[in-house]
Amino acid sequence: MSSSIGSAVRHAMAHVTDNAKIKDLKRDHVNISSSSGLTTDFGSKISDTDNWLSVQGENGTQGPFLLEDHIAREKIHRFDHERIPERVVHARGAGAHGHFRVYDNTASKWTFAPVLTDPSRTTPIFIRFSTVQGSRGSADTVRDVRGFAMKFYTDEGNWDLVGNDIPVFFIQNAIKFPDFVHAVKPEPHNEVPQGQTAHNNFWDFVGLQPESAHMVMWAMSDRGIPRSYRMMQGFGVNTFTLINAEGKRVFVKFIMTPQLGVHSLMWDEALKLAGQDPDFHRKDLQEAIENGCYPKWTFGIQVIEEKDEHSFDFDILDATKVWPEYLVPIHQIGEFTLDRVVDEYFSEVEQVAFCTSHVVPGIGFSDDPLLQGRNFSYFDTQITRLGINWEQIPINRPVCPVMNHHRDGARQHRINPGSINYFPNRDNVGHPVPPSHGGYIEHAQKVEGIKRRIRTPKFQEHFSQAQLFYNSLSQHEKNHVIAAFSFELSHCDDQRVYDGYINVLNNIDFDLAVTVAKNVNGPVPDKPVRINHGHKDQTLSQLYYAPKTPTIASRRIAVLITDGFNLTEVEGVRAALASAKATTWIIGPRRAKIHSEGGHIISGSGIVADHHFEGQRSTMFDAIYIPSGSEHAKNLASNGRAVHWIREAFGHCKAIGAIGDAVDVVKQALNLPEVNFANSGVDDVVSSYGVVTTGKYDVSSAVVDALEIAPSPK
Ligand code: HDE
Repeated sequence: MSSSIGSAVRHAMAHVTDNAKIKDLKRDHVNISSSSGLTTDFGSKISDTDNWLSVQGENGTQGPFLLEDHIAREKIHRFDHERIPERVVHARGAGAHGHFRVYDNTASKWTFAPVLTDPSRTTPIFIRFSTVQGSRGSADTVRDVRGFAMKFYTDEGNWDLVGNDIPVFFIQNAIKFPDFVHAVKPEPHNEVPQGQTAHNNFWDFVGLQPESAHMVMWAMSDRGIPRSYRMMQGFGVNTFTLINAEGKRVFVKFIMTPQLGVHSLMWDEALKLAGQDPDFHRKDLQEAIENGCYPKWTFGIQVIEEKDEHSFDFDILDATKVWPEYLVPIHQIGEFTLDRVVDEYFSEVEQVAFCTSHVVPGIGFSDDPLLQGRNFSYFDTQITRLGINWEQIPINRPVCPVMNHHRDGARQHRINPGSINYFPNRDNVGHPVPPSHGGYIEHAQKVEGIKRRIRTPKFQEHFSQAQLFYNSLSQHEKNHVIAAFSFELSHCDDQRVYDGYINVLNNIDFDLAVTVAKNVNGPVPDKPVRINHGHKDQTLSQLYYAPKTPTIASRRIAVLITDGFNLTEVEGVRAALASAKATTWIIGPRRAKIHSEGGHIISGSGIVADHHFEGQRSTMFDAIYIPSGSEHAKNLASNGRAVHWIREAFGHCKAIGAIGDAVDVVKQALNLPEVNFANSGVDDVVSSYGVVTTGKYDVSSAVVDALEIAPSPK
């Protein structure tokens, strides 16, 4: 990151005031300055941290090392125990702080929870985004579901909404979760593959488990390779309930929609980025926040009245189904923003622990069989990862008072004075709080039935919504799905596995099944197993979420220059892009000063490049811009890597802006008769296939507007 960004960081951060949770966390901040001396963990000052106490022999020879050295021993002991178990799923993640607020009290019709109804409140939040399959050190851009786990630090206690970027799940019943996770994770005999679902076990499992069909379609779509965590929708997935002040209950789903729109990488980009910049998403989140481009989402709810529970052709408690928006509209009730990066990764992102059973009064559960299992699992897993007192860890502790008679356990940090650790007690200390004073109360629900292990009939239909999803995609999104299935199934070498999945696809769409079968040498079906009903819902395509006004805010634009480039143009374009809140990055043949046109080679003007052509690749940027300059154009055209930059960016459907002499460089690099180019020396701006060229420079029109095209879905 360049030094100019560094100062932007400090500038942006200065505007963020500490919310209640940040103030709470600061209680545990350690003040380190250059005057701080080293001490042991028990506070005694250390005079030498480099040399283990040992015996010096005569004539300066080295003698034995002494176990007596408590300072060395402490240092090594502490190091030996630095690692904790990684999450069994969602091990790789990134997190940030922010705040949530509702627009008005619309939701009070359905809930009395102040976090969802009181517009005067700003609730601190922490969000952890994650991939599912890979280990903690795996790459960010792999094809996978993304976790979208939110912790709301409300005045009534923590509310954890532990969602994903896909609105449905692979299984309906929590008891299948260990099988699913075993199947998706690296195979047990050789621990292959990492960060991939492209292997026999995953496709074997989902092929035999038709309830996964819907979610698999989403995962194979562009949703599986997001451009950024900031450009993903979030979904609570499970069906929760809300309870209003009159005690009336409704069913609810939570949906988060990014204001920047929903955007994805291309598969080729994602694959390359996994090697070129495995931290791409993590850095993207940090960079945007540090530059003051705070990611923002609207917060919506879908509500179904109790009386309507059974009036749909799917079960509203089935997590493999969406509630289509044409049946159940979304009420946008609020929004949230991420505005602060973490101070220390381990203490915050690694130690944050979510629990679906953490709800606050006014919010409750439903009989969703996946949710019920999750409510058990999350608490349990934190005990392995963090110990029984995990809720006392700074990032997890609520901002409201915590008072109860739970005691002891490993790593107890609270000191509870007094002799009372039970209830009832003679002083009425730690007494239950009646609902009228905020005590949590379960909705009184009449329950009757026969205890048995079955799935009710509506839980047995698995293909209708998989078809709905596929039908709703644009043609290019469908092409991406076909390519994804073809990639994944080609990585399976057991024919039973890919044959089996082609049969699943043929239950969804005949053409899809035929195309994929041909690509992977599977059995080409001659007729559909199930007729595609042909219904669509436009809200399922991510094109639906393109921002109303095109924007390049927070996008990364690479400016390709070599010696002899036109400095005035570059300065003008950079200023224009900066005012549109995009970041520009100078890429040159070396990470040193690049001399501008007409300047003296030693003392003349120029710009120090942020990176050289080999150090970063086009995949890390959203668009590229190339200024004019005759020497520069010659240099660029003869640099194979620079030409590759242009070709690759075009191949990934990125906007390319070029001016004057650079137009010919782009023309030669692409060598495509379909693309039209401007003539040099003429003011006209030609925009063709995302390549925007102009003979002469005019910052107010061409380049910036053209680059705004970049964020639209590919
Ligand atoms: Fe999770 N899931 N899950 N999951 N999940 C975990 O909890 C589990 C499910 C999700 O950033 C674990 O703390 C079961 C659906 C996210 O820390 C574990 C079932 C959805 C995260 C667990 C599900 C999710 C987790 C592992 C089926 C989307 C990362 C570590 C009944 C709505 C949270 C941990 C973070 C993490 C169990 C299904 C999302 C083992 C049993 C559906 C975002 O407890």
